[in-house]
This record gives sequence, C-alpha cells and structure tokens, in this order.
Amino acid sequence: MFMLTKKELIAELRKNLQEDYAIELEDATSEEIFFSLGSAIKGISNQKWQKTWKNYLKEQQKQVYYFSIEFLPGKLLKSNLLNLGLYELVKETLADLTIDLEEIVEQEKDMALGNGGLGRLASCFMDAIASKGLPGNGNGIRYNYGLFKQQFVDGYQVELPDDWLKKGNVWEIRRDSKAVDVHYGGNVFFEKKEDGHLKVQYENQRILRAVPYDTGMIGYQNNIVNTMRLWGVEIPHSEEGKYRSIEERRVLEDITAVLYPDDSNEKGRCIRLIQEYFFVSAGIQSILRYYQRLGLSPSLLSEKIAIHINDTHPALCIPEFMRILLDEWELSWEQAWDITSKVMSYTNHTILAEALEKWPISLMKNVVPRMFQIIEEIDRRYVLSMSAIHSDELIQRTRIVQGSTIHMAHLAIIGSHSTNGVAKLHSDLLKSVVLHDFYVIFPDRFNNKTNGIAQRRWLQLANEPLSKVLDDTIGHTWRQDSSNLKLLMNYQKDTSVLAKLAAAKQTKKIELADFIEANTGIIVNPEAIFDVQIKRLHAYKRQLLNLLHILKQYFDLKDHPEKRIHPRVYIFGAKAAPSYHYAKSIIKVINEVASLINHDATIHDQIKIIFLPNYNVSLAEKIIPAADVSEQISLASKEASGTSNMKLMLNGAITLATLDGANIEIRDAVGDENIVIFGLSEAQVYAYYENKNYSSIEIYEKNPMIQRVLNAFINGEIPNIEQEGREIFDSLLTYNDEYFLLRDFDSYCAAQSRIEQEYQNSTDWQRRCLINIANAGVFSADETVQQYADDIWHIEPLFAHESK
Ligand code: 26W
Repeated sequence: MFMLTKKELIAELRKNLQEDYAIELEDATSEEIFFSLGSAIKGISNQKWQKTWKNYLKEQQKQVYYFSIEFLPGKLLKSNLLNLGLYELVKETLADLTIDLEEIVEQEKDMALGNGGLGRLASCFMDAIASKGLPGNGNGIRYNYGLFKQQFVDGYQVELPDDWLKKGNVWEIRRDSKAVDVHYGGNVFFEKKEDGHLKVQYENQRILRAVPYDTGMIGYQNNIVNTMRLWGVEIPHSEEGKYRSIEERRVLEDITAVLYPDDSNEKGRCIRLIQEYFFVSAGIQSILRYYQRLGLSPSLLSEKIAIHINDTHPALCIPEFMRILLDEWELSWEQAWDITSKVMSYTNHTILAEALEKWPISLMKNVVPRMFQIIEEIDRRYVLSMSAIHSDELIQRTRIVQGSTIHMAHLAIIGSHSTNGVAKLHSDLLKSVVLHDFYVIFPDRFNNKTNGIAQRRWLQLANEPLSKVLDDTIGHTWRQDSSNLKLLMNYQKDTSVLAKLAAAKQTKKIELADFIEANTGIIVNPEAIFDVQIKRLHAYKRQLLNLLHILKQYFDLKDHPEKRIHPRVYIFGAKAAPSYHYAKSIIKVINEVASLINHDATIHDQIKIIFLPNYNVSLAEKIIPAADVSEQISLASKEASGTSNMKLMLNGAITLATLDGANIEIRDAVGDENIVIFGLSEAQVYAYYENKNYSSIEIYEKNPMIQRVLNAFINGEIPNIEQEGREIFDSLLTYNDEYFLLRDFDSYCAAQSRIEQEYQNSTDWQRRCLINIANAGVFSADETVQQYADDIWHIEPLFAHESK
C-alpha cells in the first residue's frame, strides 16, 4: 500500500493551500481544507490510475463498459481514503491539528446524478469492480444539476436546483483530447459509390461536442483505479458561428444540464432521448477509438469489449454500435450483428409498465434518423428470422417496432446475449410473466444477478462503532471479504458481544437523535424503536400503509390513555418525482399526521414521526446505522430487488417485509425467526389479477379499524389535508386500492405488534440483529459483480493468468 507519513501529508496540504488559496493551514476554512486534501488524495490515486489503464492497454485486457444514465456516488472523500488505505492516517493527522475529519467531509457536495436504486447500484458496482481488480469503466452524463434538493414548506415538497458544480468537482479530470462529436437530427440518405456500395450521407445535422470528465474509481487497497467517464455537452468550434444568442447556446447546453427526476415513469421527452443518444454515441465512439489503438481485427471485438446496458435508457448502444461497424468500418450486416449481440448485455430493473420506455417513431426519426433506420432493419430481420420458427402472434408481440412505437426493452433483449433481473423473484417474473414471450424465444439469455451493496461504504465508513465490535470479535478479515462476517455466528450466545452490538447501535441512535433535533427541532428518545422507511416515494412501495398503521396505533393510544407501548420513532426519507401528484399528496399527509401526533401530549411521546427532508446518499449513511426496524413493505412482485433492505440488514436492523424482491433472499439467509414477514405473496397478488376480484370496499366495510383510519383522511381528524385526504381516500376505495394496502393491513399490523413484543426481549432481539449482520455478506456488490464478470462479461483481473 502507498505509504504516506503525517509529515508528508501536512506538507502536501500546506503546499496546495498556498498554491490554490494563498493561505496558511491555520487560517484555512474547512472548505479550503477539503479541496486541498482532495487534490492531495487525487494526486496519489492518479499514479495508480495511470498504471492501471497502461496495463490494460499493454495486456490488451478485455474491459467492460457500464452504460448508465444515472450514477449516485454521494460523497467520495471517505471511501477514497479508505480504499487508498489512508483513512486512519488522515483522520489522526487532522486530529493532531485539531481538525475534525467529519467537518471536512461535510464540505463535499453529494454527487447526486441519479434518482434512486438504479443509480446507486451503478456506483456500488463501480466500487466493487475496481475492488475486485476487474477492468471496468462507467459511462454516463455529467449533469450540471443533480437530483433536486427537497424542502418541506407547510408539509409540501418543494424542489430546489442542485447546483453541485458551483465550487468545482475536485475528483474529476476534463479530457479535452478525448472529446468527440455527436451528430443528431437532419436527414439521412444513401448514395451509390462507384464500387456499387451504398454510402450513408447526412444533411442538416446538428453537432454536439461531447467532452469527457473522468473520475478515478479506486479499488480497495489493491492499486487498481478504474475510470468513470461522464460526458458534458459543448458547442463544437466548427458550429460556434451558428449559436449567436445566449438563448440558442442555452438550448444546446441544456441537453446535459439536468437529470430527469422521474424514477419510474417515462415521459418520452425529446431532450431525454437526446440525452440517451448523447452519452451512448460519445461512449461507443470513444470505446471503438480505443479498440482501434489495439490494432486488432473487428472480429475480435467481443473478446476485448463488453458493454452493459443498465436498464433501457442506454439501449441505443445497440444501433449506435451497428452504425459505426456498418457505416464507418463497412462490415456486413451479419458480421456487425453477430459482434454487436456478443458485446451487449442488458439488465432490467423494473416490471412497472409505466417505467418501460417506448419511444414514438416520429420522435426517433426526427432526433436520430440513422438510429431509426437501423432499428427498423433490426426489427425487419428479426421478424424474418423468427417467422420460420415461431407463431406470427408471438413475433408481433415481441418485435421492436409496433404501430408507431419503438419498444426499447425489446431492442435491448433482441440485440444482446444476456438479459438479467436483479433478484430471484424478479428474474422469475421476467421469465414467467413480463418478458415470457422472449423467454420462450431466447431461454438461454435470461439469468438472475441479485443486487449487492458496497459494504465498505455502508458498514466500514457509515458505522465505525459496529465495525470496531466486529474487529474486536472476529478480527479484520471481513473488511477484505465480507463473507467472513459469517464468523459472527459463533457469538450468538455470547452476551458480552451482544451487549457490545447493542451499545454500538445505541451510539448511532443517539447520534441520529442529535441530528434530528438539530435539523427538525424535534427531540426523539434514543431508547425508542427506530423504525425506518427510506426510499423514493412511490405508491407501490406503500409508505401510505406504514402511515395507516401509525394512525391505528395512535387511535389505540387515544382510545386507551392508560395503554403503554414501547416508544416508537417512525423515520421517513423519500423524494417524489415533481410530476407525481399522488406521491406528493402522500408526503403532505405524512407531514400533517407527524405534526398532529408529535404535538399531542396525551400520548406521552410514545409515537414520533420524523420525515427528514432531502433524502440522499449522505443522509442514508446517517440513518441506516441507527435503524432497529427496516420497512420493506412493497406489494409483492412490485419491488424488483431493493437495496436499502441489504444496507439496513448489514447494520443489524430487523427487516419487516413482504415476500418481494430481495426480501425473500434476506429471509433465506437469516431464517424465518430472524425476520418479520407479512402480507400477500406474489402468487396471491397474481391470483387477484387473474380473477379480477379484488374489492377494497368489501374489506373496508368489514373492518372497523380500517374505517376509522381511512375516515380520518376526510373527516378533519387529520387537519390541513382536505384535498390530499380526499385524493387518498378515493384512491383506496373509489379506485380500488391499486397496491392492495387494505388487504395487507391486518397482517401488517400483526407483524408490527410482533416487533413490539419481540423488542421487549433485548438479548433475543440483539441475537437476531447479530444473525442479520453475520449473514449480510452474501449481499456484497463484490460478489454480484464477480457473477456478472464470470457469467456475462467474461472479464478477469489483470495478470489473472499469472496467479493461476
Ligand atoms: C424512464 C424513467 C425511469 C427512470 C428510472 C424508469 C425506471 C427507472 C429505474 C429503473 C427505476 C429504479 O431505480 N429501479 C430500481 O432499481 C434498483 C436497482 O436494481 C432495484 O433495487 C429496485 O427494486 C428498483 O425499483
């Protein structure tokens, strides 16, 4: 590992402060120290970075390129320090100077270039691929504005711009020399060449300059530094003349200005399609430019390049790769197609119909006419090649172009050699229901890769007290290989270890209680059960079901003032897509119920609701270590996997869950007695769909408590929610409760009372926490990416052969 002394570090810091701010360390602000420390650290990783890509080039190593329209790294300082093996040294050195590293860490802006699960998974994978020493690169967009900042005004969500680049990004390197031009719009026509070949000609095209900004993805103490390349748009020199006014310039610059804040509802907006083509074309051009440097024949492309399509947003990778192989490398269609499908692989992250991208032909034709031509030809040849084998109905249902619409998931599946889901149930549902037709046609392409998380960030960095207990109990090997967490199973009956785990949890609960008081003014009792639901606000995730139970519990206490429960703090973190009206109404109602209950002295502070604004990666790192209960209550079959469930399990929270997504695999890992399961199974949900016999009204009429709770939404018992209360009341009764909240209500309440009862026996509870921590190693992203590498990408670490 790179050895740096405290003296050298201070000297480097002083030098940077002098050079960048002409200031002494003693007079520097925390922000100035952050930027100076950051560039010192970047200086160290740059050497490893250079060595890494030079080795990849020299060894002509096969590399994977992970295309994602979202990346959600959060803050990078602490994980860069940990992965460089400098964390303790820097922490101590700063402490010697009476500087708190946490204070410096807070200066960094969260890199929030993603909405939720998909984007965060991409960043966990970047950390894991580098830490496994695998040659992998990220490819995405450098948005000038990340996911909006959320504030609550009178209980309503208000969105504010996230100007994260205002003070610069210390981790990135602008690579002008690697810029490429991306062409879109205009018309395409063919011209016969003297050799009879058809040459593609363009006219009136718009040109964008794609400028790459590279950020080092530092492996865990293995001297590997991979690249995450994010593209920014600029006006090409040659086009300067065309953009005279600021307005005209803004139109172009707006293309990568902002991240679309929708995480499950495709809008079909023109700029979104241009964004998708922009980072795809820039990425593919730079990859093939690199390949040409290897001086190998095109036929070897799939032995040197793997391209992964993270959901359908980068699916244009397929026609763009074909475009260059056909139009520029003049390969035959058959050659180009064979190579392309071997190079490409695709991951599906959702089964929600409204999230599956379908672009109107008119828009595709207008924005990327050559892409449309190639997609049309892929579709035509698909239909032709399948007509001899499959029924026309099956072919018409699976073809890419249907009517005036282009089905991007169909393109991704047909144009790649692998389609995977992100948890066992989800992958089974893709095969049995959502993509069953494709499973019939391409059975070998379908596989499962259950998600994983970066355990270095979500345990070693987010929860030092627990990490210390682990070090003291099972040694340090879990830090390198989290499957060693299993060693903790030997201490299930060791009351001193259980006590230490309880103490570590208490430390983080007190820390979070202080943070909550500082940010909301509300005092919460650290002895209470911290019950946490943190994820995007979406009807299928059923934050409303959580609220319905809280109201039941509240009314119980109101009706029986003598009754005592173990105090509960319900913690919510959730952003709603700005155009998702129903989700925003649920936010308003949660905030109104919170102020009703939090200020009701008659219940003696037994229930508190804390809705922390602006939930993001850094806030998650504060909440997760302090959680006792992990709410994973989506309607079975709707949550593809979930990843907060894995982070909360790893930090010793007990999961309260439906048998949905990866919750099932968490149950398999810990056993029924160490998780609390409730609700309909996926099969029961589909039975209701089959029989079309779900009636929320029927349930309402037979259940007085449900009546009591729902009526509170319209009878004024919950103040200030006239409009929202009615909207929600109607969604559950008039519109028949799309996500079966009323059907799961009783079993959810029973599960919650089981939590109440089990928490009383703290030793038993602690043992269950221990068993969850011990079995969380399987959900390490290191494991997951190794499976992708072995089964899909067929890549291996540098010099893998030597070690064999
Ligand atoms: C076009 C709008 C849009 C934007 C984002 C549609 C769909 C998405 C994402 C696919 C939504 C997403 O983040 N899905 C989540 O992906 C996680 C990582 O695999 C899973 O753990 C979550 O279950 C899934 O909801």
